[in-house]
Amino acid sequence: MNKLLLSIAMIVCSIMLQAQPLRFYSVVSLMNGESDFVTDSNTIVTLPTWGYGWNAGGASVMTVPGPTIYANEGDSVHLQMSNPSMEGHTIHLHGLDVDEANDGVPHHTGFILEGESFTYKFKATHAGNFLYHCHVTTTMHLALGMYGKVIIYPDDSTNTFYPNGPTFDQQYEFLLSDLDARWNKDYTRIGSFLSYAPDMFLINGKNKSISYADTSNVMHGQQGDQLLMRFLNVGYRVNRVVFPSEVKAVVHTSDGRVLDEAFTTDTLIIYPGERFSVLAEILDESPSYVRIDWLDPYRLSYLGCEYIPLNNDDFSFIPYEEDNSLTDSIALATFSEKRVVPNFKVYPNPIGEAVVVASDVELREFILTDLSGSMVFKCPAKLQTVQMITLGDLSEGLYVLSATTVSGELLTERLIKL
Ligand SMILES: [Cu+2]
Repeated sequence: MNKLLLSIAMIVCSIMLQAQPLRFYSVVSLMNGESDFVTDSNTIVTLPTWGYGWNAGGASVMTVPGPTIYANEGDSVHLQMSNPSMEGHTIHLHGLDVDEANDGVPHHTGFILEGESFTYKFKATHAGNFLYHCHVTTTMHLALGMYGKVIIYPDDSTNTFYPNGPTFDQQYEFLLSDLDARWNKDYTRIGSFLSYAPDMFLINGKNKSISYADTSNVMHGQQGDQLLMRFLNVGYRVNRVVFPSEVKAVVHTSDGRVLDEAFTTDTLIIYPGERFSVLAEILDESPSYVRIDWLDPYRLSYLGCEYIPLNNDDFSFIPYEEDNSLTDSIALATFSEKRVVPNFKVYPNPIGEAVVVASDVELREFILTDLSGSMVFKCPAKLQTVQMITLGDLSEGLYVLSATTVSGELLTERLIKL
C-alpha cells in the first residue's frame, strides 16, 4: 500500500514538474567588448564596453545589452553565469521575486570571481518586464554595459501580455540606457559618480542611425493595429516618452504588475529601474515617431533624445542636433553651473591590501578615515597621476580615502573592505 502511494506521489510530482518547464540560459561576464555608437556630430565611434555575452563556436561574443532572458509565467529559470574576466561580477535580477541566495547583491551573496561560475535560479511568478544587471560597484559596471532585460510572457499562446489581458498585433521591446563615452574610453580613470555625464542615449544599446538600421527599433503597423511597447529604463537618467498623435497610448502595467486602472497618456515618465507596458492603437498609419527624451534626475532638465520611427523608413526628418526648443532656461542654468569634478579613481574597490589611485591631476597627500571619521593613516602622494598606495591589513568596513590636489581641492572616494 505504501509503495502504491509512493508511486502515485511520484507520478503527481512528475506531472507537476512537466507543467513547470525549466528554462536554461548561460552567459559569460566580459570586460573586453566593443560597440559602435553615433556621436552628436553624426560620426561613428567604437567604444570599449563591459557586458554579458555567450559562447558561440568556442569563442565568447558580447553585445550591449546582454542577451534577453525569455520565459513563460510559471517556468523555472536557471541562469548560469561564468566569469572568465579579471574582476568579480554578479547578476542581480531586478524586480523578480528571487530569494536572497539568487539576488546577486555581492555584500549579501558574494562575488562570482575570475574563473568561477554560478547558476541563479528563480521562478517566473508574474508575466511582465524585468531587468538584470551586475551589482558589483554598480555605478561603474552597469554604466559600462553590464545589463539586459528579462521578459516573462503569460502561460498561454494568445497575444496577451498578462493573463486575461488585452491582445496586441505586434510587440516591441525598448531597453533604454545611457552612456558616458569618457567612462567607457578609459575605465581606470572613472572618478566619483558625480562626474557621470552621459552623452550617448541608447535604445536596445544603439543610438541614432545605428538604431534606425536595426529593424527591431523601428515599428510598423496598420490603422487599428494594437502595438505593444515594452519600455524598460536601465540607465541612470530619467526617460520621458512622448507618443505621437497618430497613436492612442494606454499604459497597462508598471514594474511587472498590472495596474488597477489602465490610463491613456501622450507622455510617460520612466525613472531608472522602472518598466512599463503600453498598448498603442494606430489611429493614423502615416509616418511618425515616438520620441524618448533623457532628463537629469534632479531637475528633469533635458539632456538629449532619440527616436523610434513608426511606419517611417525615411529618417531624414530626424534632427541630429539637440532640439533646443525643448531646453528651458532652468535647464540651461543647471548645465552651465555644473561643477567639473576631476576624475579620481581608486582601484580595485572592494579594496585589497594595496590600491591603485588614478586621477587626472597630480595629488599631494592621501588621508584614509574610517566611518567614525577617525584617521587610519596619512601619507604624502608622489605627485603623479597614477600611483599605488599600501593600505595594509584593514578590518572589514567602509572607509573614505581623501586626496588633496596640488591646487588644494579635496577629492574623496568611498572604499569597501570585505
Ligand atoms: Cu560586474
